[in-house]
Amino acid sequence: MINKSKFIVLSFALTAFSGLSAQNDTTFIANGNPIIQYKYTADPGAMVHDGKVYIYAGHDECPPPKEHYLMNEWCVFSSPDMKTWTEHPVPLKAKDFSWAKGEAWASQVIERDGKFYWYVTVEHNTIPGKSIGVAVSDSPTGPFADARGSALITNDMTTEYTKIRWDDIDPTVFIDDDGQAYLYWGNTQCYYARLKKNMIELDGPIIPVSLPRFTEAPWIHKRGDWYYLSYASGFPEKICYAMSRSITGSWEYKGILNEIAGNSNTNHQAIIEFKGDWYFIYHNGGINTAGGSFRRSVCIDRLYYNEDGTMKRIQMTTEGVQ
Ligand code: FUB
Repeated sequence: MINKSKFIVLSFALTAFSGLSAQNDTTFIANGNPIIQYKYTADPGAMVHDGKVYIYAGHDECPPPKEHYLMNEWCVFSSPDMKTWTEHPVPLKAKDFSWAKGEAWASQVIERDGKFYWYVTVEHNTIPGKSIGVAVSDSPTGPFADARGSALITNDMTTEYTKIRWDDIDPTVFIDDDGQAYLYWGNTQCYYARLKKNMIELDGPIIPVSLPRFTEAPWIHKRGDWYYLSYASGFPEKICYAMSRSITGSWEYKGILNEIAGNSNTNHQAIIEFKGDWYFIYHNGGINTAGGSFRRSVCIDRLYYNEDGTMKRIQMTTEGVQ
């Protein structure tokens, strides 16, 4: 039996305050939201594989009272039941990409043919602005290594659409039923491009996607014949969504899916189906102590659909999923 309070206090002291990374597998029982209470975690990407849920999250490390993004590494958590979680040793750091300066922003992992591809946002060393890289591993818990030795997307590839230097962030990847993979990403402007079967090269042009009040954090999922494109909207962010019969659109706007998340300007969601139920995984800034926009925490609540395929608005809870 795990002595949870002692475990949380010790881990929090070691991991959050001293900035140490997870070195060993550590198992804990989630006690509602936020699910991880001993360190700050943000920008969840989630994947279901072989009967387990995997959450890949950035590690918010900014010490109070400073207020800025300080994120050097990503973390991975797995669970067979959404209650018992294991944090695995840190599988990837922003500087594992030799061409990156740092800044482990939002990401997503997907499996193809027994390999796991991790699409990440980092700051480029020589091309000013944010870039998207891809790392690969034979295991969902890593370790992961740069799959290309260069960025997949750089800021100079999208300057015809916007001049801002942080528009190439927040990759989400989806493999359609015919095997074609797509990368969506963006800030202010949403984009998509096809990926080659090797998952590490583009297979066509970058195409802008028009969505109302798009801020960032696109996430694609499919249920039945419907494709869903959820995204952060406005600032502070709500999560809105659009639906389509095709992965490439056109997308019909359907409104708000999740309201502003407590004490955080950002909200960044992932949506998965696990053992027949749907889950909305996001972050808020609600953790005691010192939670906020730069010390965020991953939360999970249930997601339900209406009969016509639209999604019911999320009810964020402190109880989380039981
Ligand atoms: O964590 C840094 C950035 O904040 C992410 O890339 C965005 O989605 C927002 O959550």
